Amino acid sequence: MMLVRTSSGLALVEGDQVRARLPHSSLAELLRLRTTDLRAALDAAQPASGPAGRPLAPIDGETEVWAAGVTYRRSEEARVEESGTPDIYTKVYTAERPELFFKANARRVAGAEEPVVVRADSTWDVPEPELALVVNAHAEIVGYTVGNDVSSRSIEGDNPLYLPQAKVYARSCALGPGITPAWEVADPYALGMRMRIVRNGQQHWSGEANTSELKRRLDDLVSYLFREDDFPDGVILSTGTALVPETPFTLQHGDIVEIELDQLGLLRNPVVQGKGRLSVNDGEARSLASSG
Ligand code: DO4
Ligand code: MG
Repeated sequence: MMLVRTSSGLALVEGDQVRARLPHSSLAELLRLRTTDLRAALDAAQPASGPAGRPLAPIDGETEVWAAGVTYRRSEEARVEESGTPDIYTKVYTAERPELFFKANARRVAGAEEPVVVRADSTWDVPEPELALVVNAHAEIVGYTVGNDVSSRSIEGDNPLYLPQAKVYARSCALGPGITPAWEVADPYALGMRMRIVRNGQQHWSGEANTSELKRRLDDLVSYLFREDDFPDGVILSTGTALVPETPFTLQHGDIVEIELDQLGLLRNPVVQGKGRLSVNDGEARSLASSG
């Protein structure tokens, strides 16, 4: 069962069918609740049926997206390779304090099937498939979703102080297709993760990994994030990538990125180069994503 945002409200879906509808006006409202109250709200949802349709990004209101970096050996290796200052990545991989950075708010996030953007002023871009934690205002992990931390390797590689430009821009992040409640996932450290990049209708790249390779504990990442900050509408914390396509792979306009995590579903997004190539409809989807 998955909690999804749709154009007609919040719903619990199984496969492609709606099973129940919720009266709440936003996901943010649900993320203000403690786990026990959220469970009760989902249990009390009004049974319903019918096709689920295309889900919207599972984020609204003032909920933020943050991300952890260099939490898998593969990410550390790739950054050491691309960077003019490689030791900072090795240092952070083994340090007690994790790397955490702001990634997006609702209006910057693409839902399933919506385009993600690679920067027009970047020459080397990758998708980053990540397990994303859905955390309520009380620092409790209440669910999981699939994340894509689209990143510019040329800009970050040039100088790590450019990280916000490499990471944070319109549609640099995709989340979806919905939120799987935490109590339905027996072991978040044993989720298979697969990524496939399709170019001109053919598989161009594929790879797989498992969250068992994660160097950090999920609760520890959340606890660092909440140390000196509050998230009244909850926060989505993406936990870092275990898959980085080999050099010189770069995303191209027209590619399709498919990321699948066991139990969490498939997040599929077309890639466009430059925000100027998003269509008017994409803009409408963006403003829907930020309402609530
Ligand atoms: O250090 C830069 C970001 C790393 C990152 O996004 C990742 O490891 O997933
Ligand atoms: Mg990342």
